Amino acid sequence: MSQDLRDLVRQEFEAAYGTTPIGVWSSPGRANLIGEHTDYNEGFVLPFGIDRRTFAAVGVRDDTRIRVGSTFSDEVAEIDIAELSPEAVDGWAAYPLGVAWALGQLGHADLAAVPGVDIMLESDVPVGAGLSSSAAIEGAVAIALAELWRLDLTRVELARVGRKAENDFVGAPTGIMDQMASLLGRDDAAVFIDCRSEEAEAVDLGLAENDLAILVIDTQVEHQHASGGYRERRASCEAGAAALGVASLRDVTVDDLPRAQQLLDDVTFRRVRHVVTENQRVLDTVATLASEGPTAIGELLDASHRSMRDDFEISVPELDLAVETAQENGAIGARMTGGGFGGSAIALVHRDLVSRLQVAVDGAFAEHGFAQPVTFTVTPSAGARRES
Ligand code: GAF
Repeated sequence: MSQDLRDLVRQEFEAAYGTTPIGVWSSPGRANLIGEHTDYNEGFVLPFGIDRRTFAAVGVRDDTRIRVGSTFSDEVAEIDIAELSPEAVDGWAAYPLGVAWALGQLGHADLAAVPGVDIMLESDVPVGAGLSSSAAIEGAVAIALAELWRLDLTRVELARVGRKAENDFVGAPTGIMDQMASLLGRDDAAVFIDCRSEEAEAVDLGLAENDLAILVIDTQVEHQHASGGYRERRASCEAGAAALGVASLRDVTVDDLPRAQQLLDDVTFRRVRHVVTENQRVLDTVATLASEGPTAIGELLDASHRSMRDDFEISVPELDLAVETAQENGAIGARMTGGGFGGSAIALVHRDLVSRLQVAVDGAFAEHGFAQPVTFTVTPSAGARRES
């Protein structure tokens, strides 16, 4: 599949712009094993890059314009680099163009001096499925522009560029998890990230040696981070931290929860409890993977889902059904992944049970009158890279 997309994106570049690209760069979507809504609270997350990627074919121009085309839209967006501003661009083009703008805003590139570029994007990361198609675009474009504009940036700096594009150009108040996962992904490993220090380390998942797979159940309920629920949850966390007198919920531990319950209203307390217990679950998952291996992390995944369903209230009936059906059909553990309000669940399952689980989920969705979900396994995969 990836080889096809590499060729396809070149062909599409040539058809759209009438020249050949200088190169093709790519970056993966991500699934999050555990650690949800903890990133913007300076907490811990454990995502991994998946084997579905966005490819960017890029060529340098001899003027100062940027053009971006993609297979997700017939439109080619075009703008002079000097005119890049959040007000000047909307729609999907805000993700790639926001990266160019953010490189300037963060002082990495002098946007008055860099050459224009033509970009063509192609992807097999599903959009709206909670698998971070946006971070995949940002990662591929960031790594391409860094090379073509001769910027010497670390992966973490590129992740910050992607987050800035997302926060201030697209207008989605997200944390840094998705960009870090897309840029720092490793084959067969998850990335354990401390979102306060922005330090990351690879954590072996041991899937292959234990004959395990991770099944994604895309509920087909589209989610949106720029809108209501995500923003509200973030605001509740900030209000909770302020009421508890701490800079962020990272500074609250499970032992502090009884005091928090006395000080906070019920809803804010439950939002806080999710974040605090989820941080602990990430740490416990990392420790359990090292000591006992992946077959022992099921209850942590299940508990994470319950916390998102009952305390953080970001699940939807389709996600709950996907998780319950997976659990009832032999999954070691299951939980929704990503920002919530739709998107996907993941199930950790023995390879031999994958088909049974897929059939069971299809059946359960049909029984409940839900649209047919899309299910597929994902393999932890390498982060952003130059392809050719
Ligand atoms: C989305 C956001 F983009 C991430 O930053 C993170 O907050 C996640 O939701 C929830 O864990 O993917």
